[in-house]
Amino acid sequence: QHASRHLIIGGGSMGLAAADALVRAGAESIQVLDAHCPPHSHGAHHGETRLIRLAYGEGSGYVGLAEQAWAGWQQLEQETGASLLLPCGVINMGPSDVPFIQQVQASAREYGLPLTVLAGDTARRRFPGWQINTDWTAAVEHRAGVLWVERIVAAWRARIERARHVTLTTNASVIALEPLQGGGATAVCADGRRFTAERVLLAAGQHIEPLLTPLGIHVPLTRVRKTFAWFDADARYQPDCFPGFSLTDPERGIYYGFPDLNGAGFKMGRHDQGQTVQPGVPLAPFGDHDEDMAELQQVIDRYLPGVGALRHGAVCQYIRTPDEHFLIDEVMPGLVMAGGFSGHGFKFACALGDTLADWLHTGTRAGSLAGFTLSRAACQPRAGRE
Ligand code: PYC
Repeated sequence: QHASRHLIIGGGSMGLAAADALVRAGAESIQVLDAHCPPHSHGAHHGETRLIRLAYGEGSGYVGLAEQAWAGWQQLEQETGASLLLPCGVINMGPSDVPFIQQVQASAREYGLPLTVLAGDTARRRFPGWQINTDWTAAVEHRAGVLWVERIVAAWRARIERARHVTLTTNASVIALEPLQGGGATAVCADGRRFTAERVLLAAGQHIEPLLTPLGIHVPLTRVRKTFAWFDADARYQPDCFPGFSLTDPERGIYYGFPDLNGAGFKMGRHDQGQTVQPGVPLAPFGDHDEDMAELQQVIDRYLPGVGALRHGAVCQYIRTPDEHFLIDEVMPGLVMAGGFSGHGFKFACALGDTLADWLHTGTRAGSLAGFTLSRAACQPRAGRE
């Protein structure tokens, strides 16, 4: 039996960010468990890139956290000397009346964020890689860009492995949680190892729901198979003239994407839809479903004149909540869960890591997490989902 003061289950983006923050806060005795060997492609931190946007289409309630994260990524870059954030901007496109586009603009207004709002025809001239509808709106945020995910996770891991008081145990697959009387829990691994702590952070993505259900804690999390792919692209898709993007098309769906970075090709994925897959079940590879390619191709054909042949595709997973807002709560004394990031969490990982570490260290939840509780209406069974 291994005992520590803090136990983090899941060494992905949130778990390692929290471990790194605990180390910086001077916490002693931290154990981190991961079922694999991070960075890896079994969770939600692979595929090279994620967007960071501050004028937030999902709601202005995220802007404070995004500001904190923007500063946090810059600090991590300075401290590690690694290139982790490319500030190439993000352009949000869609009809002016879709809630996402309206929320982007409302966030900018409310928080004084710099945002350039263009009519579709102006955006086509300014960004020749796009042929969006002339009556759409394009909201361009220059203080935004791209995060390099595996590099970030590797940077945290390297720092953790150099630090005292923290141990990262890889290939430790947690199969059960046993609550402790005074608070905290014991994590039981598939190979019989047991890890006990009075403060536990459960940040294990798809494994959260199967670990909490036997304890009588119902978390409305749905695991969804998602795909993304890289394509040949001409000079119009270089980062100096083609920002990262979100595109909300009422007919075709919601998409996100990235410029051609370092010759890797133009990358795009679909944010909505996807196939529900039970936790633990392997995800079918890219191309197994007809829509994997078809949904991307319809957007390329319609809007992206200089994007060419598929290079390769990949699969990942979203862990969705019913309202697609995060689920971060103390579900039992001394047991905090952080999950349900619904495909838009990575950009916040450094800020959430600090906040979660503070919660573990002091026992006090930050006000910035108040909107993510399990008790909110959308997460209640009566919300009509089950
Ligand atoms: O939240 O911007 C985002 C995002 C990009 C890719 C997946 N999520």
